Amino acid sequence: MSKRTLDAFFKPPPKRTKPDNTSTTNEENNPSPPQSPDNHPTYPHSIAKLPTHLEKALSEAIETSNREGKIMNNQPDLDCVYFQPFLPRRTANELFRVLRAELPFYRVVYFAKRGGVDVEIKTPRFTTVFGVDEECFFACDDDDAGDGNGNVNADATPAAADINSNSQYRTSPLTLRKSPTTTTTSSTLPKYTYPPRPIPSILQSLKKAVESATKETYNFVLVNYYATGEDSIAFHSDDERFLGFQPSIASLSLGAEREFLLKHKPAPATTTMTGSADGGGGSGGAGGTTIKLPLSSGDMILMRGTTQANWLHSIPKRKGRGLAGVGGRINITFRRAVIPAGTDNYYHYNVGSGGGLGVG
Ligand SMILES: O=C(O)CCC(=O)C(=O)O
Repeated sequence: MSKRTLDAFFKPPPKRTKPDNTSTTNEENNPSPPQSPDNHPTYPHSIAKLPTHLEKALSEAIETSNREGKIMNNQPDLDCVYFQPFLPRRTANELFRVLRAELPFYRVVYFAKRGGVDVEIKTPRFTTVFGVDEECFFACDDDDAGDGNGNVNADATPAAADINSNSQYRTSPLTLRKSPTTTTTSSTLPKYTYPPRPIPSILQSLKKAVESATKETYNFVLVNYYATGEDSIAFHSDDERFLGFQPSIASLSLGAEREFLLKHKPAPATTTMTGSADGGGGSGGAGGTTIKLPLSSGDMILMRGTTQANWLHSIPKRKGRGLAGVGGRINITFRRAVIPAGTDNYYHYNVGSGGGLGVG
């Protein structure tokens, strides 16, 4: 399969830049041989594994980083934890470059009803998503071996719902399975409009680290790529019913600093948000406090409890400083969808038809 990543759409292609810190380790000078990449029928191209030295840096960073975070609950209904930083700048910046080069990103265009009329919405940033809701998980025949109870091995539990760390030993492809814990009685798989994609190995260590720091488990990884200061996400909240009651969403920043805004929702009668963050609803804000967090590379914010039900958040366009100085930013949100409607929603808005790389 030919590999078409975002890099193909930016001229000149990004240089293999040296890490920010000019001193290089032996492992960076003599990196270990690359492991075989992840392939899956739902991926548009293979996705490399995380380089070993970065994998190591990530686990070291996790042990030494500020894992406690700062609790932000001094406003009505606000319940956030600000990890500043969660990852050291150097590790975060290298992760940014690797993910930008490896993940398949999309510029999704979709239609939404506005005043009874179908309006075309162009998502103002690149997006991609991996994962599946609680009703299913990914496993392969190898995972089933040796367990007469039909349980998959420890790394491929339904909670993991992803490519596990033993993926280099796998001989059969990952397939979607019905979760044994699902509340529905039917043993048939849900009819998804978009085929769910397993979370690739390249995101696994990060997911585990975020789960450990936030004491939550996630089955979705949504990635936003803001290529320039013109890319943005409008005020919205992630309060869809498919996320369950009081969802916890961890949001990690990599690359250029961007301002993250939080403001309390207006009275319900004036709230008009539906569908996605980019559909033009939810101007929000009844004149209350707007919290501004300058999210730097490696910072993470956990939004939990009553936050999503009551607060809106956004990344506004960054103007006035010239785009050249702004640089790209990747944001990774870790979430948990409980029902198939969540899976369909996330693929609809973040992958779409799966085409149109660079469109928009
Ligand atoms: O980029 C960010 O920090 C925010 C992303 C976000 O709000 C979302 O994906 O729902």
